[in-house]
Parts: sequence; C-alpha cells; structure tokens
Amino acid sequence: ISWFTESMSAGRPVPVEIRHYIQNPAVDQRSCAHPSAKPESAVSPYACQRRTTLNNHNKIFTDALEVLAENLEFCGNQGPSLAFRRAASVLKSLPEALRCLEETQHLPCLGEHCRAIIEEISECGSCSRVEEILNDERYRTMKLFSSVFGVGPKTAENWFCRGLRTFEQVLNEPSIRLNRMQTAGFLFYEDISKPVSRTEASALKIIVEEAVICVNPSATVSITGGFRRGKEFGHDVDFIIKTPEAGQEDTILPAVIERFKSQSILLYSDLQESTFDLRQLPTHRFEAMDHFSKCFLILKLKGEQETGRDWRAVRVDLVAPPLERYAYALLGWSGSTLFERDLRRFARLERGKLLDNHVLYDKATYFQEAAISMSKCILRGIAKLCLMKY
Ligand code: DCT
Ligand code: MG
Repeated sequence: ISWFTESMSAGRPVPVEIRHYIQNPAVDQRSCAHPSAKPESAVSPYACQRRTTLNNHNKIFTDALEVLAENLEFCGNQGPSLAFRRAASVLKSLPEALRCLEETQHLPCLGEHCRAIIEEISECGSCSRVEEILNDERYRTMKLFSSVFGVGPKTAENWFCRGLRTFEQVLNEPSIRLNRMQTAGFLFYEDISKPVSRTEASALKIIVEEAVICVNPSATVSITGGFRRGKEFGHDVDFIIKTPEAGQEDTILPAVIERFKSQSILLYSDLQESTFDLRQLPTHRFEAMDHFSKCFLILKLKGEQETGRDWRAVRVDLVAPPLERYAYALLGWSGSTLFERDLRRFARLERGKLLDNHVLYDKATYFQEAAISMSKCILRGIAKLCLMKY
C-alpha cells in the first residue's frame, strides 16, 4: 500500500481531510455511541446515517476487520465482533481510500485496536493476527462447515470438536444425523455456494411473480435483501409479497410452494407459519427473526450451466407480512444487517422509539398510533438511502 511509504518519504505522515458529511445534521453528536466521536467528526456513528455506495475503497482494511469479526462470531463473542463489523462499515462509507492513519482520527467506531490493524496493514501489506486466523484450523473448519445451508456456528463447532475437518468426514460419520435442511445444503452445496447474479435474480422474480399471481392475482412481489440495495451478486434472492386483504398473507405461501412443486422446480422448502401477534410487540432482541409468514426455498433455475446441466439450484426466501405491516417488513428485509441494527439504535437513542420489522413504537407511551407519522417520515427518509446502504 502506497500511502504509508509516500507519507514517510516526505518525512512525516500527511494529514488529509476527509470530506464526508452526515446525512442528517440534526443528530446530536454528543450522544454518539463512541466516546471518541467528536462533534467535528463528519462521519455519523450510525450506519443508517452514512451514505455508502457499492464502491468500497478500503477493501484491504475491511476484509481484514471482517475476518477478525467472523472469527469472534465463531467463538461466540458477538460483542467484540460487532465492534469490528462497525469499524469495517465506517471504512466502507469513506468516499476514498485512506491515505494516512491520521485520517482515521476523527472517525467513529475505530478504537486503538482497529487503528493498530490499519497501521500494520499499511506498513506490511497484511495483519499478522488476520493471517494467523486465516491459517487457523478451527477458523478454516468453522468457515467450511458453516458455509453449508442449515449449519450454524453451534453445529459447526460440534463437528469440529468431534475431530471432523472435511465434508467427507461429516458425511461418513455414522453418529451424525443431518436434518432436512442440512441434507439439502450438502446435496446442492456446489450450486448454492455459487453467488447468484442480478440477471439470475431477475429471472427468478419472473418465476416467483408468475406463481404468486397464479394463486392470488391481486398480490404483488418485490425483490428485497441485497439486490434491493443494488448489489450485483448475493448468496440468495429475497422477495416480499404484498397481499391486499387481511388473512391472505397466511395462505399465499403454502399455495405458492404447491405451484412450484407442480412445476417441478421445488428442490427444498421450509415453510414457517406466521406467529405475528400485535400484543407481543415490540420485540427487543434484534437477532430474533420476525414473526411473519415466510419460507426458505431452494428452487431450480433453468439455464445452461458450466456443469453441462440445464439448471442450477438457487436459495430463495419469501416473506408475506400483513398489509399494515408491509412497510416495516420491507424496510427490515432490505438490510444490510448492520444498517438495520443501527436504524433501530438510532430510533431508540436519538428519537425515543422502538423499531423492529413489525412496528415503530413511541418508547415513552408505547403508543403505536402516535408513531405512525414518525414512521412515515423515517421510511420516506430511508427510502432515499435504501440503494446505498452496506
Ligand atoms: N434480516 C432480518 N432479520 C434477520 C436476518 C436478516 O430482518 N434475523 C434481514 C436483513 C437482510 C435481509 O433480511 C436479507 O437477509 P440476507 O439474504 O441474509 O442478506 P442480504 O443482505 O440479502 O445478503 P446476500 O446478498 O448475501 O443475500
Ligand atoms: Mg439476500
């Protein structure tokens, strides 16, 4: 990396002003989550307030920080992991590559540890701790196992602790009973671990739309998840279904699944019926999945493949919220995960509201109706950012 050598050849590091402004100057910087975030800092500590394009100018640093985050997640250390994810997110929002360490000085969410990593990468081209992790047997095995659909960190760890290191060993271990999801995960591993392109996502939209309209002509389908944010590739394709009448959201997904079955394009389905209950809102746990009717599918997408086959398997998620919850569900399913997390944090700390995929509540009164105009305002503002959030 050149900025370090360049700045050192001049005898001292050259401070460069980062021209990056928060989206909403009304945010009170004194309540920033990070104590080092100073009022003059131009970058917001909230991901939902940072304009972030697809163009990551600091990939060399963010890749390293994300390895550190992932390794901590594999160890169950969600808190410290989040700190690295936040730091990576801040760097992704910068309009240009960092040129010297001083540029990180007023950035939020970048503590001494992160700065030391950035410095090491700048000087040596890599970070020794990251290299160590990348070569670590536990990390490599956890990464491999958790890349299988249906295998979470707990199962991956269990297999690792039993001395298993490869898929072959897992599949030949008689005491391991794979569930239906994991079986499909191994069966279609090659296909579903290949990124899905935007062209493939568009082809799937036509298939999903056709099936949805066939079972309910007044329903509509929108693409959500990473593709809604403008990504060119994703690990799956997420769709949200809007039904105009109460109760239709509960029956539409089973009917759509039947339709896929009759077309012989259904390779796997896991239908989760709605557990939505207004009285139990709001949920306080971010990680908790929402309560809407949804399904996790693997579909056959027709088209010539490198393998010589005329189809490939693709992971598809469908969610069908009740109409009056649609805006919240669409916002929640648009991601990214950190954007959503910070949006909730922003709502809570800066606006005194509780937000999740179902609802926006006034924290003081717990009165949902009072929050409606606020929700419209938030959603309108956020719609502008939806294509730029990573
Ligand atoms: N989501 C959510 N609640 C969760 C998990 C995810 O509301 N417990 C939202 C956030 C993103 C969205 O669902 C889609 O999830 P993914 O498909 O995992 O993310 P993505 O951004 O679409 O990433 P990719 O492009 O890899 O599919
Ligand atoms: Mg997705």
